[in-house]
Amino acid sequence: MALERTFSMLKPDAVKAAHIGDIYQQIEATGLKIVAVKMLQLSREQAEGFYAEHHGKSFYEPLIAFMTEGPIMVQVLEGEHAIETYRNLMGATDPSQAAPNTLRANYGSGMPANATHGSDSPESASREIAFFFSDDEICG
Ligand code: IDP
Repeated sequence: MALERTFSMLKPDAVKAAHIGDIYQQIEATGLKIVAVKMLQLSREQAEGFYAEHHGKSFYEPLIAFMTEGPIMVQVLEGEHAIETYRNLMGATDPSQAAPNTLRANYGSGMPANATHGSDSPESASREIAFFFSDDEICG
C-alpha cells in the first residue's frame, strides 16, 4: 500500500496533564512517522469550523467549550494504513468503551474529554490536515 497520511490531535485534557511525550512515544512505536507538529490554542471560530458537522447536536456546546479551554497539539502522521493504525491506537470515542491500553482508555476521562482525535477517512484526513497545515509545513 502507498503511504497514507492522517491527522492527529492531542486535546486540551491530554496537553494539560502532560501526556504529550507518552503519546508521541506510543505513536512512534506503531511505526507511524510524525511528519508535522504544532501547538496552538483554538479560538471559538476555529473549534466551530473543525467540528462543524456536529453543530446542533446536544454535545456541541460542551465540546466547543472543552476544545477551547487550553492548548492542543496537532500532528500529521504518515505510514501504511495510517488512518486505521492511529484509530486503533486511540480506541473507541468514549474512554469507558475503549479497549485496554489504548490512548483514550489510558488518558481520556470521559466525554468530551477523551484525550485524542484522529481522522476517520481519507476525506476527513485531507480536510483536517489542510485545516491546520500548509503543504510546506509537512516534512514528508
Ligand atoms: P471521534 O472523535 O471518535 O471521531 P465524533 O463522533 O466525531 O467522534 O465526536 C467528536 C468528539 O465529540 C468526540 O471525540 C468527543 O470528544 C465528543 N463527543 C462525541 N459524542 C459525544 C457525546 O455523546 N457526549 C459528549 N461528547 C461527545
